[in-house]
Amino acid sequence: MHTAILKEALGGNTKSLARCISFIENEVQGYEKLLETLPVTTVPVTGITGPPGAGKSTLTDQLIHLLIEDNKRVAVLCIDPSSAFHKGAILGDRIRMSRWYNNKNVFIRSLAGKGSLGGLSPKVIEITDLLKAAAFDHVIIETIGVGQNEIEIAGLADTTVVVLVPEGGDEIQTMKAGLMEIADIFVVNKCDRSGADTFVKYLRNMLAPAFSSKQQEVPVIKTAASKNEGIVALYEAIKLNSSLQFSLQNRVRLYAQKAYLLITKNRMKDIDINDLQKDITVKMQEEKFNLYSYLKNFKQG
Ligand SMILES: Nc1nc2c(ncn2[C@@H]2O[C@H](COP(=O)(O)OP(=O)(O)OP(=O)(O)O)[C@@H](O)[C@H]2O)c(=O)[nH]1
Ligand SMILES: [Mg+2]
Repeated sequence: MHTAILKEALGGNTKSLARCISFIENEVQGYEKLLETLPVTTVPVTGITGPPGAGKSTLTDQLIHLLIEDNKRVAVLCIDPSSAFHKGAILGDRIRMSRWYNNKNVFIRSLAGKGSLGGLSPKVIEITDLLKAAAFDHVIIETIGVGQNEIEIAGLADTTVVVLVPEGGDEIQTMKAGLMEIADIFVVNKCDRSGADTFVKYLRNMLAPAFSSKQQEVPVIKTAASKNEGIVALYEAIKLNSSLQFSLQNRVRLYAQKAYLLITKNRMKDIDINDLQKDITVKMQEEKFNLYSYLKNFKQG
């Protein structure tokens, strides 16, 4: 039964796709088999994170617009890190992205975060892989940057966009070093407000020491999402960054991070991510690599 529904989902049937997502979320019997049969694709995944209310959904809405103009099919996952945020955030997504709900080239789904540390929804990796297989050209994941979220999203996305606002000085002060590390692109949104230029300068200064550890400079892009300003520059930056991510080396790195998260989520201990990376490098040369078949056959040591 699952096979037929999966086939429909991969063929572009959004009702079947929604059902497959529910199978995975609820761990319905047979869902692991379903994952093991997913075809391998290289669809760009963009993570959009940042503090509550920074304008992530408004930016996502504008990005969808550009993707649709480019004749792309786009899937969006909105993840609420805790049930406390749940209703408000989902309502926000609904309103901000409502114009797409009847567009057959746009698929939007909200997932509740159930992670104990405020982490991403437990099945977000698997659901993202399903979306990548389901004939979408781009997957966007929006999540509020609290707790472990931003670190997890970076392990999942080819491009991580961190959204801040001109009043975000305090945020940068207290920003974990991790957030600096994971951002492929910084967006300063709400640049229609005063203080934007000062803040951008300040952010660029903060980032300066990090340049040496990154291969290229991290772009800082000014936007006013609600006025549709700066979105083209953001879209171009995302496209450029995604195109750099598809080297074998980067794909191995992402696979190893995902394998690590999935294995540790299944409570296996003493896993070393460097060993995973070495192992996956070999496996990717040998055969068509499927992460879920790999995990099934995975034996430590
Ligand atoms: N002035 C101004 N307001 C904006 C801009 N972008 C978004 N907003 C407003 O900021 C508010 C929050 O926007 P959202 O897009 O829902 O922000 P979010 O980051 O998705 O919020 P959460 O998902 O709840 O964390 C809304 O009232 C938007 O209209 C902007 O560029 N300028
Ligand atoms: Mg939002």
